Amino acid sequence: MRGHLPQALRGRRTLAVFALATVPGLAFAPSALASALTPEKGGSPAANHIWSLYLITLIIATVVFAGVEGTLLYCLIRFRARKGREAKQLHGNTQLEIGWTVGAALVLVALAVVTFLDLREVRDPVNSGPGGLDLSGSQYVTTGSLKPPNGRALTIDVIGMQFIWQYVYKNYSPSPDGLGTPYSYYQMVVPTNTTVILHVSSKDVVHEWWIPKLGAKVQAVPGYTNYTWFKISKPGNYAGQCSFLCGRGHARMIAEVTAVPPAKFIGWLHSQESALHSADVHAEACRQELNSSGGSQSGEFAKNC
Ligand SMILES: [Cu+2]
Repeated sequence: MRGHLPQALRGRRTLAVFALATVPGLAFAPSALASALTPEKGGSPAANHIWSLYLITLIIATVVFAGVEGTLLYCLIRFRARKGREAKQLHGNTQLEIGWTVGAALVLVALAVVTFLDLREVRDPVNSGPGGLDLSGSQYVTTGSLKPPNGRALTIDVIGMQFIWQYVYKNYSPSPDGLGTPYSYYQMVVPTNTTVILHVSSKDVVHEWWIPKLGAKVQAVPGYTNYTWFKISKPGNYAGQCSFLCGRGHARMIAEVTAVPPAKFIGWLHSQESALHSADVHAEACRQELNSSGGSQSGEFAKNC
């Protein structure tokens, strides 16, 4: 007889229903599936702050969801229609209604305060060091609207173009070695423990720079410069991609940031300068050979160029 279960049995059944409603919520809680449910972190302070803000919001949302759904399921079962029972007609409950309105408003206010406090940490760069690149040279005084408190950082132009990223190390323009401004494609090499400020723009259509472990997405817009920053403490590779559909080759527009100790970075920068300079000299020689031959390509030209 469903309608006349003993009190103890009804209590156990209620408990089972509540467990069924909350266990899935707990199983999917952030600690159980941290990397699947939250943004990536561990590369840069900005990414870590985005992660913590997301986690706080997720926990509050999970608690609210479990509370609301648990109460709903409990009421659906506990007060379901039964033979011989008649529903009592009620009109509102002022205390309850004020309670859940004020409660929801307080949750939103708390989330807004935490968000605005955390967003400052995401947006504002920190100073370089300790253990980073020596930024005492005048070329490291930052230009642009985003700068750390001491005004010094390694600045790199990130230029999106269909379908590759170019990185120009503008602190070296003009290069101290007189070999031209170093740049690279696809792989950006940076020194560890150093504040790096990116000036992001585009040569053609809108792209979007995104290395998930280093922070938020930044749009690369033609004719406009956007700014972002990161500071990596652990050497390693940080993968990303263009995250804004920019044409047929969008899926191939991947990016990689490689963090190395400062001494290794300086070595890489110099080898990059030399390689680019050699390529320029070689291209100029080929151009001259082509000009002197009136445009016809000799066997020697084909072999060397
Ligand atoms: Cu794209």
